[in-house]
Amino acid sequence: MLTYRTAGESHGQALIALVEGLPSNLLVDFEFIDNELKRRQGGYGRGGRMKIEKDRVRFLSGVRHGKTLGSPVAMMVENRDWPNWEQIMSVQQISSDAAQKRTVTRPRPGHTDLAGSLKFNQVDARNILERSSARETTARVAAGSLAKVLLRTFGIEILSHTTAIGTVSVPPDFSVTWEQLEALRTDEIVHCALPDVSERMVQEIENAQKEGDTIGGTFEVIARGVPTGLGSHTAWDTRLDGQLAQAIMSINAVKAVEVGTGVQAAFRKGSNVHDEIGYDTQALRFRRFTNRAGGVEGGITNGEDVRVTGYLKPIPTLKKALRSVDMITKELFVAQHERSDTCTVPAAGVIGETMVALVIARALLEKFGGDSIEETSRNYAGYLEQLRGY
Ligand code: EPS
Repeated sequence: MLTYRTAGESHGQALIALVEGLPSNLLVDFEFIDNELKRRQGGYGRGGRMKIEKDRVRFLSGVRHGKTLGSPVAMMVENRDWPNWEQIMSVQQISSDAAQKRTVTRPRPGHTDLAGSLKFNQVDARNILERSSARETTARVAAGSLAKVLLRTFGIEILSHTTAIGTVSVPPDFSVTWEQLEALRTDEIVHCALPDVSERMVQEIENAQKEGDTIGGTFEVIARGVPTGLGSHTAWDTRLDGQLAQAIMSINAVKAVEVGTGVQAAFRKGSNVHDEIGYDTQALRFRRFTNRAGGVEGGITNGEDVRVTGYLKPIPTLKKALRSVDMITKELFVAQHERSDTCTVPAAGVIGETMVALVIARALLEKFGGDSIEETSRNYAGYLEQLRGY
């Protein structure tokens, strides 16, 4: 089974990802993985930290001569900001004077600060926020990029686009093409396929910046080339849409997830929701005339593109004053500001891609198994043959 775990604090030495369950002999595309990390760092509206970091993966284990060994893959991304935090984030005990520096006792509304401090019995919310920071998603993207490399071997590709920032969104009936998504791969601005909407999104971010506020938005992830039959209707936790929802919801600031038409389906008649079925006699496969289901029916992929949307709230570190209470003195104060991002939606799209990649890769390896990529590929080819002969 494909599993992964990350470790690391936002201003610690490094972020770590440990990926287990990949078959051997997978050719690792190092350049692609570093480029995915770069994509995550981009997007209009990021704060000063992104000028410091230049994320690159260092492989520590599980890969030899460019190919996976089937053993756990350990990856490390160093924090370039670390020299500025060596004392503050020291793993060794330090003098109490030094330890007092950069303590956080004023919890930000909407952040993990207070709930985390209460739960873990901390008087310094830094002990919570360092891990709850979205910096952790760097390690997820490292793991997810490896999943993307695996999926490419099976003809599965995953990309995303921004569908809304603040009150500016693409038209409700807008259906992005794969060519548009490809063109956005290297977009460093807002990652939206429509130029006029992009311009208004930039404006929206600038307005929020001026007001000392933050804004959220939505991104859609699209996976194409996914075979029919990943996930299962047989148990609640094997349903792929449920797994996708959990994976996307786990991204910092995401408050809602949709698969396909999602929320809108609740307000439409059935005839305007369900995708009618046809058969392609050339390709020897069933097709849907529309894809409102987002490629999943009954928790099983149906061969159409998998489409998932994530909804992000505005991030909770804002210049504009919000009321809160000091954790120690219990006195009311108006929150102080540290450097931060204004909008992270374009970055969240890239993170969404990697979360979808990890879910699909796990489901694929669960279905086709194999200890080497050759074995997995053989099993996969046999299954496709079975579908064509159905
Ligand atoms: C974050 C705050 C900012 C972001 C950071 C997430 O960092 P800092 O506190 O160092 O200015 O830039 O995001 C990243 C570092 C990243 O790589 O995405 C937070 O509090 O969550």
